[in-house]
Amino acid sequence: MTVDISAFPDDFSWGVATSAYQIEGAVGEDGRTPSIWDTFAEQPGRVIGGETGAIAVDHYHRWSDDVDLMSELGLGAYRFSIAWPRVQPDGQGSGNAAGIAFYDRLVDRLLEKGITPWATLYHWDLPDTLEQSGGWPVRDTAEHIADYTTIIAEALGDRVKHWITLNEPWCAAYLGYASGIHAPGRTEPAASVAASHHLMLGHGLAVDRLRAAVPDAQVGVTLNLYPVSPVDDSGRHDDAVRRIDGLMNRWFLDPILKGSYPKDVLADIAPVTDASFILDGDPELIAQPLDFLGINYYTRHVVGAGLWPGSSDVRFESENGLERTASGWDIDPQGLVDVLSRVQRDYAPIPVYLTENGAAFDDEVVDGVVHDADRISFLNDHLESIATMRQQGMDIRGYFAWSLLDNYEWAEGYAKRFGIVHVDYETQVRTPKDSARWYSDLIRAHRAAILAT
Ligand code: IFM
Repeated sequence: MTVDISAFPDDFSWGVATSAYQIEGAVGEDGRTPSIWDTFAEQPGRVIGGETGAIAVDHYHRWSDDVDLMSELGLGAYRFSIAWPRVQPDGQGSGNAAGIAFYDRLVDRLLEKGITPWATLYHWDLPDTLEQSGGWPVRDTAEHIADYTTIIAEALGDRVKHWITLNEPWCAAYLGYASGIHAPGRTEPAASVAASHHLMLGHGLAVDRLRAAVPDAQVGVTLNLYPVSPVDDSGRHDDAVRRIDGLMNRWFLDPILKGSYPKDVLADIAPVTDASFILDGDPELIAQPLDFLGINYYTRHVVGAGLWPGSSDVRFESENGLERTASGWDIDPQGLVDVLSRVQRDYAPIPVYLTENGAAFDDEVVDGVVHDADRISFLNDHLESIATMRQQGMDIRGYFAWSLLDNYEWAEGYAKRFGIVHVDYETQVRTPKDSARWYSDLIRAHRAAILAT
């Protein structure tokens, strides 16, 4: 372990993250209705191997053992997402007591074990019924997420004090509605931009509802941010860098944290949409004061001249001889320093949590153990980046490894293992990998250092 634990404050949150569709399974139980991911995954050719989240890692039934495992590892915080179609099966109207009861039990057990629950409202599983009415490109969907927020915040808000509205709205909007590689699989660029706006509007409305239902809540949003760099130094790609950075990063950061869309990006998208879905007053609704920004960081984007996220213009390539994960993503801890420095430079002051960071590798259980030295060095090196930024004065308050368990990696099915705990998908047996032990030791060393002072 080379991370300097003295760089992390006593109240630093050490956690792991998951999301509902990726782990829960039980898609037809206790009144849950299909989400867009159930529908999408069942369509031939959408997901590698035709795999779905119907069973996933059966967390809906194994949640209690999973919480025990977190407790054994000494984790301080658990970021999970709520399945909207479990809690409000029609996507509007009344809540579903049986679905809410699952999260009630989970939260109670987490608190019993001294693990702080962090709830994400939306991690991509839109009730399919709302997609049938138009999905995120339709403004009503933003109103619906606000109502769903009230239902779940009133149910859990006496115990859950950390709330994240959206996870990675870029993915929901552009992978879901432009490239179509995620649910609902539409390839309509204009609709994808409208979707991104309504997601952010839904975020703003949800923040309002959370403040009303849980006055002492800490509320934020999670964005997937990337450093964007040119494929070479010729200067020919600088405009591509500006455009991709604009669409992937600033399109979300600016309205949420500064109250307006970047003008250059509005000009870029003018041939695709007139943006008439942005109504007077929307920027104010979106830019609600937040308690923190959640950042998910995985890799850098290397960009050649070209234009639309999700197309081959955005390249995940090792141009600098960097090693890659099993997802083919550059391993680039310096990129995390770059992302954090940018947020610090352009968007401070805002407290930051790393709400996801991790990597897929081809792990194997041999004699009951998983030696994932590659994941340990990934986590170590990215935590070093965070330590560096903290030493430079940045207010980074927590780290959530992605993910607790191997799980359903969306269009990649089950092939990509991101967990610090291995799951045998046949038997559902959980085996903590070496990285889980390493992370646990780090957390315990941090605690011991605090007690010693
Ligand atoms: O598995 C995903 C997660 O759902 C959102 N952030 C990125 C992870 C790895 O691709």
